[in-house]
Amino acid sequence: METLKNIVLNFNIEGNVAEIKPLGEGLINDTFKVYVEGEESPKYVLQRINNAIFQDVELLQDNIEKVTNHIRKKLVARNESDIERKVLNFIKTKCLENYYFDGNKYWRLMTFINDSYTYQAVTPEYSYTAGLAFGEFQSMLSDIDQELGETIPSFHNIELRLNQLREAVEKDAVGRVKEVQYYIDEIEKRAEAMCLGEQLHREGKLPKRICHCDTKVNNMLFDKDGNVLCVIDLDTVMPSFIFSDFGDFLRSAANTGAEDDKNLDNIDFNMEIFEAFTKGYLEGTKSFLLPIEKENLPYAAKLFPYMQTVRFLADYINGDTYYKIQYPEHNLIRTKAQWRLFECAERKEEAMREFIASC
Ligand code: GN1
Ligand code: MG
Repeated sequence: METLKNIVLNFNIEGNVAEIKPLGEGLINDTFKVYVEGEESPKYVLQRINNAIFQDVELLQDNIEKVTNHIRKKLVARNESDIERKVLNFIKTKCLENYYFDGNKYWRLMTFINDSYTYQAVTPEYSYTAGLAFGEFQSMLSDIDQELGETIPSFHNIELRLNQLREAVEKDAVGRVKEVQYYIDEIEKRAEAMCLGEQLHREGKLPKRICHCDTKVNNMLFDKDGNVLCVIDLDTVMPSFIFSDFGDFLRSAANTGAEDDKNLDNIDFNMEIFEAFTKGYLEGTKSFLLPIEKENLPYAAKLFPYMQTVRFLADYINGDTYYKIQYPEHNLIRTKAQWRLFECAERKEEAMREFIASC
């Protein structure tokens, strides 16, 4: 295999590569920061695209190119300053492609955004800013005139996720079903109600829009004053219900514990974060959000811990084939932690409804 440095040399870069170091904690792609000689901070971010998961790399990179170009145009049109730090900038290869295939793996390169910070947790103040930013992200993309493909087909379709879990249970490939029966039963009890979004869509009441679909707190770059610079990790930008971006942000941000917390008592659904984020999100989306979307935001807040439980559990039952794990029980611990979060959100549904009605 080519060294990382040789891979970078296939792109149209400025300067001589000095050093390449790992970056970030994503569960899917491998990410590195690239330093060039004479510069103290990294200049580029190199990413190996996980093509087991994103099987159509061409479609993936084209989606990302369309989205970043569209956002850049919008920022220019509204005379925004510092645009290079507010939208990802991908570097073409020397053959003018938007990714490089080394015969085995797929790679892409983007500019490193200086003086930016990522967080695993946010304060209510940051949460408000994040709500506004994700709302504006959806708003900016609401008039994109190019078609985007689904980089993972039916990615946030809970009916599909439930069926994948059922298939995993049926196969029981590594004999783990017995140990997790409690979670399977609890999930099934709520399955019909949790498929509300898909049902409303079939009835023609709920539209799909371009969404980010992985709005975890750590997929957002902040500047040192807590302003959102830009949204990163654009692999899953695709048509979905707006619930995706609202619900998935709260899944990480409103959780008082970690996604894989071993101590379930650390986990709660933080209403202060919910309220601040919702306020920002409703401001950012006021130009297009429909009443049916707004009134179902509490459903979205429940749906994402629910869906993530289903996904982690299916992966655990399948023998850990999807998410990177650090220890053998990792997906089980994640399942338990997401389920606890779901139960907390479920208990607070009424309070969420009241807050939204008051906005
Ligand atoms: C994955 O790569 P990362 O950590 O940003 C996953 C998300 C999950 C998340 C759980 C393509 O995102 O959908 O919510 O892990 N991305 C994909 O932490 O499956
Ligand atoms: Mg990420």
